Parts: sequence; structure tokens; C-alpha cells
Amino acid sequence: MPLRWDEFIVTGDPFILAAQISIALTSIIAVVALTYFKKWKMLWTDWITTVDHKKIGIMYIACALLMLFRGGVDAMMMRTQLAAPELDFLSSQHYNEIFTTHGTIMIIFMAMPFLIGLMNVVVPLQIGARDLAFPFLNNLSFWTFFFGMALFNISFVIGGSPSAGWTSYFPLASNDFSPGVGQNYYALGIQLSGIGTLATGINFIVTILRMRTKGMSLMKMPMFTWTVFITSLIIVLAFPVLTVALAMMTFDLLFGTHFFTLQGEGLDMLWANLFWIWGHPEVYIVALPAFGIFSEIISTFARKKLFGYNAMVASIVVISGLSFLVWVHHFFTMGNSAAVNSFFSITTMAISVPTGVKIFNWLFTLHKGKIRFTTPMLWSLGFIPNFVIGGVTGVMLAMAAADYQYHNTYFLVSHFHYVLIAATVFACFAGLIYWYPKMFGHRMNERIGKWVFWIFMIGFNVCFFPQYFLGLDGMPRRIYTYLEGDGWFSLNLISTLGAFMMAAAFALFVYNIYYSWRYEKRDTTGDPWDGRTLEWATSSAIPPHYNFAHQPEVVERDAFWDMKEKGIDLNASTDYQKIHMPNHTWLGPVMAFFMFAASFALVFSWWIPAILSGVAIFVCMIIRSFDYNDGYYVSVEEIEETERKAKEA
Ligand code: HEM
Ligand SMILES: [Cu+2]
Repeated sequence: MPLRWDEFIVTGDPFILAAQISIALTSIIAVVALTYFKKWKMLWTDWITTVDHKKIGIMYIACALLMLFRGGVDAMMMRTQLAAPELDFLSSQHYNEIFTTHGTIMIIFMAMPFLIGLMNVVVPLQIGARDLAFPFLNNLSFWTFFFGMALFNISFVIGGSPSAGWTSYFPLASNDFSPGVGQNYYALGIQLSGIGTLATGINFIVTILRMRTKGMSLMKMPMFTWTVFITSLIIVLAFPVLTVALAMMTFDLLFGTHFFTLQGEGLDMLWANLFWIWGHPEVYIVALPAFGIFSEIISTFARKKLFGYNAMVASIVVISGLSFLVWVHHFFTMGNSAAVNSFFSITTMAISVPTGVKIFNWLFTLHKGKIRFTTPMLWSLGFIPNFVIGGVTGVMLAMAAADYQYHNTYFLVSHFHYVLIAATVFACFAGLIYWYPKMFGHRMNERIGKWVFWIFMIGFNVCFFPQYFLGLDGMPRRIYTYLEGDGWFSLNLISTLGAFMMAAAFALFVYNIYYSWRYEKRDTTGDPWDGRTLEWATSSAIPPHYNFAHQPEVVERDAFWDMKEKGIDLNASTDYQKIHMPNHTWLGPVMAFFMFAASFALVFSWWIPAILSGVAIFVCMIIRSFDYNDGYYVSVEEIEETERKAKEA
């Protein structure tokens, strides 16, 4: 059936029109600027086709910051709508779309890529490796994520956004109740980026198992690397469930099957179960690396070894196992027997034990430490009490009988924001600031950074703390307005003010990126924080593409600290050997582009273009399998030259 153009381009809403105009303008400015400054070639060779884990990491983080902005704008619009009773800033349909895109974007396209970006930058350095085990795959993973993100995001200007919530429960998400292409975007956009995430998981498992430098046994790995390892295992076990569930959803939406619909043999609860069998482990995918980041930072700025390393490792292993056994706590009220609810109630509460162990480990690491209150440390210290608030209210929600009271209220909204923001977002900020000098050769300004921290921290509590009481007072989630007589006005207004404080802090953070680039002193040591782990041992502020001129050898945990104590200088010797490095690849971005084209065509049920793009993907795979090029050598002269420059600086 032919599509009318006004069904293709979204029209009629002033916000969306403004967004369309600003997207068009930004694109034009970008193209003109790239052409004017002759940067196209640089963009292609240095970034788009790169396999360097550090650059790929930076690209992930840049996208994540952009998505934090987009998801944040969504959040501000919702909070504006809810600031007072019976406002009509957003229509009910528009509100539904926005909470759906906000939730999906924040989890899939902000939290995960932000952490994956930090993992990319840091893990190979921490284990003394040259790159990830599969550099080509890493490039491909990034581009599938990128195009998945692009696909999901264009829904709001082309075709219309999904509006069935980030959980997309059936039957609401079926064609009967969600007409239009929005839901197709949801299924295909997440699918596409999920492929990248799955590949990233495999990549990190192999990297951490196979590429550690001499002497680094598993129990000598930095804690961040440990959490990335366990997270990758969770990814590999959980993401296939999402892949299958989304494929089934796609079949229901596009080909009229009845896996989840109410007709035929369809089971709507099957979707809810599959979604959360992935979805709860997903919570740990975005939480464990955050714990790793805090562990590194707290130990660095307390100038002490991490307290209870073994207990910490054990607790993340236990958490990862339990994370697969709790999914039903997301729908205690949706018709399970008392026995089932009790089981999942107990497993959920059990998770708080290893999590509590970790909190004590951090506190004991701080105990009698020589604490330096740098900005990364402030975020890490701020995390502890806020995360405890999120965790304790989680245990409250875990009581199945009590959950009948708070289910789907603002109590829940507040709980998961406390967990996701205090753990994941705080960790993303902390980690970015902490490793910023490794990526860009200078720190972020500390004075502005501290302002950002305090404004955000206070705004966060002003925004979300009142929501616990709104929830207890019965305000349901996902409502676009409420009545004056409900008595929810003042707390909602306070909450909205807090939200705008967070937005202001984010703006200041972005300004700090600019300010620091202009005015901050360049770091020449490569070790600006007096670090403990190997990423700080590279020869210059920004590590050269081969990372280490000499492979470090590890004797103790906190390997770099150990070297400093023993007076070993990794870069003293000038006796270099040539280094084997992987080649750039054009195939990664091109293959991912065809996946995007195929998915976009499927969104609109354009079968012929979809099939053609599918063929193109297949051709790319064939080209790849006949690609015998296995990299090149960095010459001794080039290493000498690079290392000499680093020393002179
Ligand atoms: C920056 C401050 C943020 C504010 C002010 C904010 C605000 C909101 C609001 C107003 C809702 C809709 C509540 C409803 O009507 O039910 C919501 C939902 C949600 N938020 Fe946030 N949010 C923020 C950050 C985040 C972050 C960082 C994440 C994840 C990492 C996140 C994940 C979610 C999810 C998953 C939902 C549920 C969406 C759904 O119901 O389908 N939010 N948020
Ligand atoms: Cu859960």
C-alpha cells in the first residue's frame, strides 16, 4: 500500500517541526564545516574506519553524551508537563511517546554505550594489551550501535515514535493498539544496536581471557576489568534472549504472526517474561561497570589498596548469577501464584547481600585513607548514600505483597532513577572525568567540575526524593496529567525544579568540556592523578596507537603503583622492537550502513529495498571472509620517534 508523504514525515506538531529544522540546520553546518576545513578525509581515516579501541571508545562516549542530551530534553518536557495540574503543554499521545523514547534512549543508547565507551578506552590499557582481541569486530559493533541509535532516533521525525513504554508490553504494543510504524522502529532499532552489544561482550571476554600482559593473573586484574569481564558474560547470556524476543515481536508486527498478541495461540505474558529475563540482567550490565569505576577511583583517591578485593570479586560473581533469577519482580501483580512471587521475592532480596558487601568494602577502603576530594572522587562519594537510598527502596519493592501498593506508582519511578542515576550516571561522569586526561591530554577543570557535581547532586535529590511520597500517595506512573483535587501539585512542582537543576548542571558540564579544552594545562606526565593501574603507565598523556612501547610485566595488584614504589620506569629503555597492529577497515561502517538500510526499509515494509540491502550485507560478509590482510608492523624508527616526542614533552 502506497504511503502518503505526510504519513512519512511527521507533521503538525510545533516541537517536532522545531526539531526537524534544527536537525536540518545542524547537518548543513556540519557538512559545510567539514568541507571548508577539509576534514572529510581525516574523519574517514582517523575515525570512521579506525579500529583503535581508544578512538572507538571516544566515539561511543560522544554518542552517549548526545543521547543524554536527547533523553534529557524528553525528561524536561515531561517534567514541565507535570509541574502543575491539568497543563496542556504535551498531549497524552505525545507524553506517551516521550516517556517511551526517554526510557529506551537512556538505557540502550545512553547508559550502555557510555560504559562500553569507557571500557573500550580503559580495559586494554589496564591489562597491558595493544587493542581488543577482535579490532575489526569492535569497529563493526560500534557502527551497528550507531546506526541502531540513528534508526531509533529518526522515528520522531520520520514515521512517528513508539509509544508503548520502554517495556513495550503486549497487547499494547501490537498493531491493534499501536498503529503506525513507531513500534517497528523500537523492534528494529534495538535489535540492530543489540547485535553490536552482543559482539562487544564476546570481544571483551576473549580480550580479558587472552590478552593480559605477562604476570597479570585473573586475581591481579584491576577491579574495573573484573566488572567488565563479568558484565560481558552477562551480555552474552542475556542479549540472545532479547534478540529472539525482538525477532518474534518483529514477526508479529510485520508478518501477522501471533506470538504475543491475544489472538490465536499468542501469549502476551511471554513477552513480559522474555523482556525481563533480558531486562533485569541488563540492570547489572549498566551497574557492574559503574561499581568497577567507583572502586578504581575510591582506591586511587584514598591512596589505598581496594579493601576486600576477593570479597568484591566474589560478590560481583554472585550478583551476576542472581541477576538471572529475579526477573518476575517486575510483574508481581500480573497474575503469578503466591509461590512464584515468594520465590522471586526472596531471590531479589538476596541480591542486596553481595551489594551490601561492596558498600562496606568501599567504606573500609576510605577508612584511614588520605582522601583527596577531586571531582571524580566527589561523584564516587556522592554515589554511596544515594545508591543506598535506591537500594533500600528496592528491597521495599521486593516484598511482593507490599508491591501491590506501590506497583506502577512514582515510588517505582523514583526508585529506579535513584539506582540508575546514582550508580550509572554518576559513574559515567566520574569515569569520564577520571580518564579524561588519558583520552584528551588534559584534565577537566576542577572548579567548574565541583559546581557541576553539587548542582546535579542537589537537583537530583530535589527531583526524585519527593516522588517517593507522590508514589505512596498513589500517583501512578505514565500519566500525562492529574487533577487539582489529587493534591499532588506542590511535590510535583518541587520535582520539576530539581529536574531543571540537573539540566543546568549538564549544560555547565558541556561548557566545562569547551573551557578545559581552551584553558586547562596540558598533562605531560600521563599520570595526573598519581594512579595505581597500568593505564597510567603509558609513555605519554594520550597513549600512542600501539599503547605500550614495552609490554609491562605485572608482579602485584595495582601494578603501576607497585612499579612506582620499586622505582621501575617502564619507559626507561630505548631498545624497541617492531609492533604488530591491525589495519583500518571500511567494511565495518559499510556493512553496518546496509544493516541500517535494511532495517529502515523493513520499518516501512518496503520489501524490495530490504531484500537488496540484505544481499549487500551478505556480500560484505563474503568480502570479509576473503580478507587475508592481517595487519602491519609499526617500525622501530616510528616507535623511537613517538617515544622521544613523549619524553621531550
Ligand atoms: C536527568 C534526569 C532525569 C529526569 C528528570 C527523568 C524523568 C523521567 C520522567 C518524568 C519519566 C516518566 C515517568 C512516567 O510518566 O511514568 C521517566 C521515565 C523513565 N526514565 Fe527517566 N529521567 C531522568 C534520567 C534518566 C536516566 C539517566 C535513565 C536511565 C539511565 C532514565 C530511565 C528512565 C526509564 C527507564 C523510564 C521509564 C520509561 C517508561 O515508563 O517506559 N531516566 N524519567
Ligand atoms: Cu529487575
